[in-house]
Amino acid sequence: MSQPGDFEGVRKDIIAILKQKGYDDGSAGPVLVRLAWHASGTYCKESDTGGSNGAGMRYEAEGGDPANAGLQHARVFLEPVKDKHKWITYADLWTLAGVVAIKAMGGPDIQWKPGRTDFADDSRLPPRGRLPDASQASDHLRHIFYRMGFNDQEIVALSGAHNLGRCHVDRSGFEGPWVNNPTRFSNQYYKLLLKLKWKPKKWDGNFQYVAKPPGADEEDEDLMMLPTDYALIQDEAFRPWVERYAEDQDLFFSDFAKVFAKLIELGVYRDEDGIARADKMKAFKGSY
Ligand code: DDH
Repeated sequence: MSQPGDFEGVRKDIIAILKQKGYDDGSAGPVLVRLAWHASGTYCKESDTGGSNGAGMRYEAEGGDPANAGLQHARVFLEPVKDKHKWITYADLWTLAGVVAIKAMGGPDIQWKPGRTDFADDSRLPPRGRLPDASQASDHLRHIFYRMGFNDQEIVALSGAHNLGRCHVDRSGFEGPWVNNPTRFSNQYYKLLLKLKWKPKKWDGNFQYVAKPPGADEEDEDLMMLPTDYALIQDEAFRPWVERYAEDQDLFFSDFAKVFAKLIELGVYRDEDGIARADKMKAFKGSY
């Protein structure tokens, strides 16, 4: 048991669980990033509901949402950290784990602040259907991300998280990694979107794009893009941002750091001293 408030200790213990031999590409990092994103991405600006506060995925209504399939692995990876630092809330731990994993995989420093609380029951969970559907196109991306309060540039920057990890048929119905090295944060995703010849995958599964990595042999694993990834180069407002991030990794890192910090703060209210106050969060007033 550690001292309450020892976030440095928590960070160290998150780093210690990142290496997971035998799991995916040997790292828990990508799925931890996805956990932080799905915890936060339910936010709705207009009703001021959803977001990372509450850690609603502990309950079946949110955790069992097919959109969250596979994220139980991330939560299980984090259990020993929670066990050692019992004072930290799950809502803080899940967002902090995403930030720590991105940095450990070579990404930027992202500002993270504590103070989220965990719901005591499942009465205030966001409805299902707020996370994006990968089979759709740019109008859907705008519908989902404008609802959270993001603009076109931020949508493209956030999507760069697909430099990390992979799709699993048994989780989402899609298959494969986006880049050759899916545990190293970089701007490769944008480069490959523009550079490779993406073709529809020939299979019975969900429609997705595939391409061979540069210099690959026939037996090498295909790289992939979701329809929503491909939409970023089809849409005339998104595409210039893909081009800029492909050319300028520093710009991507700095924009990504800002937008990921904004994502994990959605629906978290703080007093001037920076401390989150549960009673100020609408989600606690039983408004839905
Ligand atoms: Fe994503 N994502 N994501 N994603 N995502 C998947 C995996 C990962 C969409 C669909 C999928 C973001 C945006 C979108 C990560 C981070 C982020 C998978 C595969 C699908 C499908 C799941 C599986 O089979 O295991 C769609 C659609 C969007 C969108 O509309 C823009 C964002 C904004 C982030 C973020 O972190 C900021 C990561 C990391 C993964 C890899 C997970 C893993 O287990 O590996």
